[in-house]
Amino acid sequence: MKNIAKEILNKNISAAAKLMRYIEEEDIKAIDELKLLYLHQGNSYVIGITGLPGSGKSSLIDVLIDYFRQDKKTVGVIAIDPTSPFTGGSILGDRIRMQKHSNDNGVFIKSLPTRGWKGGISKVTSRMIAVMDAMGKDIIIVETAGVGQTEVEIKDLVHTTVVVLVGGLGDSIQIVKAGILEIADIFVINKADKINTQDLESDLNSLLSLDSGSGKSIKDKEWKPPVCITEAANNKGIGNLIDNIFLHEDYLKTTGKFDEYFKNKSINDLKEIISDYLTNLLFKELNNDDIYKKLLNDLNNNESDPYTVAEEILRQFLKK
Ligand SMILES: Nc1nc2c(ncn2[C@@H]2O[C@H](COP(=O)(O)OP(=O)(O)OP(=O)(O)O)[C@@H](O)[C@H]2O)c(=O)[nH]1
Ligand SMILES: [Mg+2]
Repeated sequence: MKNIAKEILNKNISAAAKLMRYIEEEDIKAIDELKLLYLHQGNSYVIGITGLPGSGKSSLIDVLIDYFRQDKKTVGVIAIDPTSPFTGGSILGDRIRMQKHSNDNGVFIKSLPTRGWKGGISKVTSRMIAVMDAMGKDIIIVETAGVGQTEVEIKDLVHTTVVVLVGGLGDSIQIVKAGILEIADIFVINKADKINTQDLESDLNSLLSLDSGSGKSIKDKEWKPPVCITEAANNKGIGNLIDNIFLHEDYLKTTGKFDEYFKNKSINDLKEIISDYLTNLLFKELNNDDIYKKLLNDLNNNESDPYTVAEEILRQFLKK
């Protein structure tokens, strides 16, 4: 076995950090190590914490870590920076907020920028989860901000998706529009000390019961997402949230969905790998290809369109 993978299995933090750097830099060396780690995964419980920027996700994670550590569970956190320019400096924010855990060997926090990934944030996050899983982390928490796309992507990478909302920020239609109902396994209404939670709570509950009636849009009809009221800043409501996370874990295990998770993740990984591989291969070939140069020339001279050129290129490529 190669060194880095072996060291990671021995819970060596600097080896894990090194592999994570390879993953971030899309260095080919990461692949050999990830291969070696593959069969050592599937033991962590993965929780996604998502929701509006500033809703208190990092604060919530901070107190969740305390609870898990009291239980002697080891924790990995992947904090994906919010895209919203309004929150500002989230890497710094996450570090400061979670700083008190930085001397605890049982906690590993990794911040990832949202932008600039060739294959998208999902692939990188999936690989980071793999490393933390192989390191033996009992719990892995993934934090993402935003409404819409990032949450939808994250739901395929985690066992339990927690959506963090704050009361008074708008009407329930926004929740439906953002597709939040379909992805949430658990809702949290945070900042209950400051903002009235009742309106949002009753809106959510009626939307959820409407939904399970129609059976159209809710993710799992058998599981009705509970609504947890919290004050992350004051460490209130966290025990109840954790109880609900474990209830969801039980639900996944008793319905067989727990095992499906890792299979689905592997299939998604496989598709990404094939698509990366083919893309790289294709462009490597194309760079020295006369037909490609001619087609590009046609495109530049407005003698063709990108659709036709792409079809022609793929036809040529598949023939080889
Ligand atoms: N009053 C009150 N403030 C809170 C509570 N939880 C978090 N905050 C504050 O809300 C602000 C944002 O909290 P974060 O934990 O950084 O929120 P976030 O969702 O991680 O933010 P981004 O990562 O930037 O999207 C901070 O100033 C927190 O101190 C709470 O329960 N009550
Ligand atoms: Mg945060």
